[in-house]
Amino acid sequence: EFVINLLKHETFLNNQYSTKFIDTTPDLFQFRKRRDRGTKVLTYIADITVNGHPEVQGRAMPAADLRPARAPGFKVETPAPGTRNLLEEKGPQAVADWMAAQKQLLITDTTMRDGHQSLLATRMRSIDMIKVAPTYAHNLPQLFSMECWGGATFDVAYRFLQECPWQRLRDLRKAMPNLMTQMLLRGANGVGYTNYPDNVVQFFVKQAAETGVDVFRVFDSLNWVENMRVAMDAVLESGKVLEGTICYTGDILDPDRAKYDLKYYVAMGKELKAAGAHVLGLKDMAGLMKAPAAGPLVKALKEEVGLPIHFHTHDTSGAATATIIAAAEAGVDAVDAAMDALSGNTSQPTLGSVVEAFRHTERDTGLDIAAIREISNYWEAVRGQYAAFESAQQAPASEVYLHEMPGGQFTNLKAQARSMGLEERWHEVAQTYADVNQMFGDIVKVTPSSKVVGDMALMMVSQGLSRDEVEDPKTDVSFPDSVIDMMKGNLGQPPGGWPKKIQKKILKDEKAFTDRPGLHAAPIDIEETRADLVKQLEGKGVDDEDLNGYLMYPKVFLDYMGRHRAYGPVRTLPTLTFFYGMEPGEEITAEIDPGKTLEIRLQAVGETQDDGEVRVFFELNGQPRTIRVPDRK
Ligand code: BTN
Ligand code: 3PY
Ligand code: ZN
Repeated sequence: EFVINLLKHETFLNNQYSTKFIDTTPDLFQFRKRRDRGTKVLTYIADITVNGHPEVQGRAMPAADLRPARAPGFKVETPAPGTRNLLEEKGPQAVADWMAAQKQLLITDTTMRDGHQSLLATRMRSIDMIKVAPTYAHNLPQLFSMECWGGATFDVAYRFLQECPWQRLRDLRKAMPNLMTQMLLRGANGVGYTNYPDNVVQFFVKQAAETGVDVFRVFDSLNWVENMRVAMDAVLESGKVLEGTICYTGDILDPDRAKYDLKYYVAMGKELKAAGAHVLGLKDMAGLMKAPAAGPLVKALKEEVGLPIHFHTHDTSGAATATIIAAAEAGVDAVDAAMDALSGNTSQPTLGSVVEAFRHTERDTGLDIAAIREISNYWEAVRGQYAAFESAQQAPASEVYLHEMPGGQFTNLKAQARSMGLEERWHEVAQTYADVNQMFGDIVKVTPSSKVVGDMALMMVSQGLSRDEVEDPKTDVSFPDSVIDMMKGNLGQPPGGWPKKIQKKILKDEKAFTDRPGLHAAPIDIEETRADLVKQLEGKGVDDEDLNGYLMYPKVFLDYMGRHRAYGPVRTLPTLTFFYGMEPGEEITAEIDPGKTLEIRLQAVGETQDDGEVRVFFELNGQPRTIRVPDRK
């Protein structure tokens, strides 16, 4: 093996080797022998220390005097039984019955999913969640659920955080044995941006339930129940809680926007109940529901549908807590909130403040406000480490009623606008987003339909096109692929169908379909795909979790695996180390496996050598180690 490596080595082949070659070319030995995990992790730290992490380049730095994030202690020895125990003992219908029967306002904590998705571009790492999860279990056992998975967190974990989303779920599930975990599932779009074949969605839901999801909030980006059935049936099959979800848009109080009126929502709620939902989700992804609308809507849904209602909103306008209070007064059963330090603006309303609002009322949440403050203080320190990803609005704004962007899209679209040089024209993007919505017939905007509207708006602003010009048959417009795809019917059907004129202009002579996209997608041969993936990974075993990652995001998954081969398990590195590397003299620890802890000290960073490499000197568990990385700067 050594000889084979030597003969194939580029330097050797180019005749540039000397007697020192073998000493200075450690990869000769590492090629087949496989470097151990410790070495891989050191290579990652060395690379980041020398070259920086591309994701934080040019972005705001964490404050120099950042306080370390320490999880609060436990107030009891063992966690009190919670909703998870009820689900395990009596099943999902018993959870729904209990919800409806009891008085307190139930609270879901969204910090670990929507909170950071909406404020920090979804960049929060698992380690920062896992550290505080046992504190939730011990100190806040009255929580209804912990939303901690799904939505954008799945692909961001692989794509940007170099970690496995399934492992995050497994670890959180284990750390909070008494609390239900909750995920956001985009119906037939899974945790992706496009419709998947039915059996891919079924395979995904089965795995999510097995690895640790207890509550599935299932929605469709056009509110088309037809397109939610495969996912909903799979959840029912798994024995977990099905939260069939209505996405709220428009304004039921506005007589000029009659498309989404009270009757529309009640009818959809009834469809979801008939489809088997245990709980009715009411998802106000942009934070458009005004307090005076919440009362009549919740009341009508409670009376006419009869399922317990779980309300989700965003505080983009600054007025969402008022909406929660109105919803609670009308009898909503559960609401979402984010821990104070990751709340407000495009995130959820402030958990501690919602809890306080109901203190000394018959809907008292039963949650310990001191425990909430301690956990929020932890999140405050965590948030400081992600300064590079802060980009949301600085202050609440009523502009949300104009653009209607989902909180989870806001930071993303702003970052996209920035990368296209359109950041100063943000308010124009907002207005154009609203124009595109009207041009498309006033649709529900939530992942992935919201991304399509965003793509179209950015294209129009960057090319200086108005709605009139786009609609004018005489103007030639080159539409984004995502727009063409949606108009073909690939995301399903909005209420009333697509506006014919613009659809015709976008599709030219291509045909659109109006039945379910899943009917057009042949089932995937799961075992053949596994065998193919094993080959691509050169014989490495592929379990169902990996296979699900690959089926949702083939390229993102393979890139992740490629980096994993070079860098090993970097998921437990402290967040500042992960993004900024280490300083000479600094020492960190990382538990790469249960019981296997690396103690890492960075001694020094050498000068860049003639061959363009830098030597980085470490101590790993007391032993000196030298790592060479290319200087790419
Ligand atoms: C990412 O690529 O977004 C996350 C994984 C880290 C990859 C490392 S960061 C230093 C080096 N430079 C790159 O462009 N990729 C690797
Ligand atoms: C998602 O799908 O990621 C969302 O947060 C939608 O609101
Ligand atoms: Zn949301």
